[in-house]
Amino acid sequence: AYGCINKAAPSFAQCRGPRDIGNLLTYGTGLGSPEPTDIAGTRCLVLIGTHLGENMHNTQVQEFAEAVGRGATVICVDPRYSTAASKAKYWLPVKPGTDIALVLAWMNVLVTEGLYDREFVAKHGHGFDKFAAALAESTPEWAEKETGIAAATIRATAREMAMHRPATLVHPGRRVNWYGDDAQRARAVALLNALLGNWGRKGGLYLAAGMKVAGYPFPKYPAPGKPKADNPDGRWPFADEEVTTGLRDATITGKPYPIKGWVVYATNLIQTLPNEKETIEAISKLDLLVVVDTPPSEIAGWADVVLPDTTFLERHDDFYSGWSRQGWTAIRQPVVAAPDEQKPAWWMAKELSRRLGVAEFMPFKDMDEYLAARCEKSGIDYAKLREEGIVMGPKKPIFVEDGAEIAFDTPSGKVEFWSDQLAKAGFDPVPKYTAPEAAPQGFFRLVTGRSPVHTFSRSQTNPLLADIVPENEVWVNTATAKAAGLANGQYVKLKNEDGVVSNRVRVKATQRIRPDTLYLVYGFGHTARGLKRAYLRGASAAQLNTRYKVDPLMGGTSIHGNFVAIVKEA
Ligand SMILES: Nc1nc2c(c(=O)[nH]1)N[C@H]1C(S)=C(S)[C@@H](COP(=O)(O)OP(=O)(O)OC[C@H]3O[C@@H](n4cnc5c(=O)[nH]c(N)nc54)[C@H](O)[C@@H]3O)O[C@H]1N2
Ligand SMILES: Nc1nc2c(c(=O)[nH]1)N[C@H]1C(S)=C(S)[C@@H](COP(=O)(O)OP(=O)(O)OC[C@H]3O[C@@H](n4cnc5c(=O)[nH]c(N)nc54)[C@H](O)[C@@H]3O)O[C@H]1N2
Ligand SMILES: [Mo]
Repeated sequence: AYGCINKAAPSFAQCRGPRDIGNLLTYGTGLGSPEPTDIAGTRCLVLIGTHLGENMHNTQVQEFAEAVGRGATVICVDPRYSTAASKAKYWLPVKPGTDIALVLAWMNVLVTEGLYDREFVAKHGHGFDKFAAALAESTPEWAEKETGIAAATIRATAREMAMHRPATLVHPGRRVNWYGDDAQRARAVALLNALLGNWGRKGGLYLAAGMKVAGYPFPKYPAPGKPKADNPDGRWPFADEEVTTGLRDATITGKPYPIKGWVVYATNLIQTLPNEKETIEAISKLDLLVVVDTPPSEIAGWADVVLPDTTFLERHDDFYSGWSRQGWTAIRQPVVAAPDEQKPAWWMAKELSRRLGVAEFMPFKDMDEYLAARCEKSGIDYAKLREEGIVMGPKKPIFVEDGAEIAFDTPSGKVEFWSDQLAKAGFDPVPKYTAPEAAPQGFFRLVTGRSPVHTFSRSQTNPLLADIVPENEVWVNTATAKAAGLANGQYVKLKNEDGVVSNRVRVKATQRIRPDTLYLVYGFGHTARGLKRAYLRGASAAQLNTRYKVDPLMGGTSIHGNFVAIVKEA
């Protein structure tokens, strides 16, 4: 209403964006959230990175436990022996950044040994012959040299996947922004799934069902007089959502036009985006930074104005309609009063519109009225929804076995083993592997992940959770620790190639990680003094992430781009 057309969330360029684009280019659709993975029905689950059990996507974790209980085969590819790896028949401790080589070699085995789903490929595949030819050199013997995984293991795991197809699921991943070639890696994974013929099949990827809720009858917004600023001239031709870091670039450069104000809602950009220095440089160009947050986070510390939000138990939010095995719509409603002068976001938006002279665009009185109006138009009983919190949408078949039809919204109308779109835009039509840089002498690859009890950088200040996991640890291979004279539990600092030194962090000396790799749970090492329980506890993976590559297809930024050395405390 006010005329601002630029908005972005880190869930695209810093999380699942490359995965969705890799799938979009292959199947004609992204996968969204939650991923339509039939883990409950799978006979063979392949996890590449995806650390279910530490990553607490609850439904998937519960289904994973069921699959393990049923004796499904688990193949886990991770430089770290994750919790999921401990349930696996095969743990493949891949050299970080070489996964594309592994996936290409798996596909090479499926194709050369004729183990792939010929019927699916014949019926639904586009450009398979050119794809197969492009794979010719990607043998397991070649991949062994790149990945550190024995050729025999690559063959055995490929055959195991083929044995269980179509009830084999290569998890498409969630936070896939690792090394900057992520959309192509995600596409390689999508192609591997296509060879297994698991689209719309039990134990594979189901055809998610959604639920439509009618919109609120807002007046027509004024037409924007300019293009969005995050992706000027389609620099990233396949980005289909806004790129946060593109907005940051635009703020720093003033191009394609100056950006002078940010309103930041529920995202701690200092920890969330790579290269903190660039974020601070962008902030320094602003006339106004408004932050809407609950605790006094790092980003709130940079704000000109902080608008304290209510927490999720104290407020209404908009409808949440999810895609799943069955569509559903849920509401959030206050169950306790806010303790002080915090206000919910909808109230802030409404008040701002009034004070900016565009009140006519927010014509509802309160959220009850807003939600009730949308329910009425959608034929949903609002009183019942308030009572039960959720309504389920219609059921539809989600598996081919149950009569679901499959169709692909790609230019060819088929699964694109060879991508003419990519070729036309000057990219590899079949994913290619490029070796990651070697570590400088004395440095290790730094990778990150989740603690099962914490959420991003937002929960470290919660007293109960801080009791359980008060700080993160840096995982160091036992041999590496021994050679460096480091004891388990000792405090060290990490220093990256650009001289950035972390806060002190304890060593976890363990055989559960490759000797060339270090691991930190993300979200610790807070520098905001107001976060009393979390202030300077543990090390911030984000702060050490100064070097990042940008995915040329869609603008995703890599998070595993840095090497670090271990510095002993004086
Ligand atoms: N408890 C908890 N759960 C969460 C979240 C949270 O904050 N807290 N956040 C949620 C969100 S938004 C997301 S996106 C997901 C993220 O969760 P996932 O999508 O599972 O994240 P990944 O990046 O796959 O996971 C990191 C794992 O990848 C491994 N890894 C690092 N480098 C490489 C590599 O080069 N190759 C391979 N094969 N593996 C590598 C790491 O060792 C680690 O085990 O978690 C979700 N669940
Ligand atoms: N180095 C590194 N960077 C990463 C990742 C990583 O693994 N490593 N993961 C990436 C991924 S997958 C994702 S999805 C993003 C996530 O990035 P973000 O979504 O930005 O996650 P947080 O850093 O937890 O920031 C959330 C902010 O919202 C505030 N908040 C919490 N609850 C509320 C509320 O109810 N209302 C309001 N207004 N604010 C609230 C918190 O205090 C916090 O400041 O980070 C990405 N960045
Ligand atoms: Mo994420």
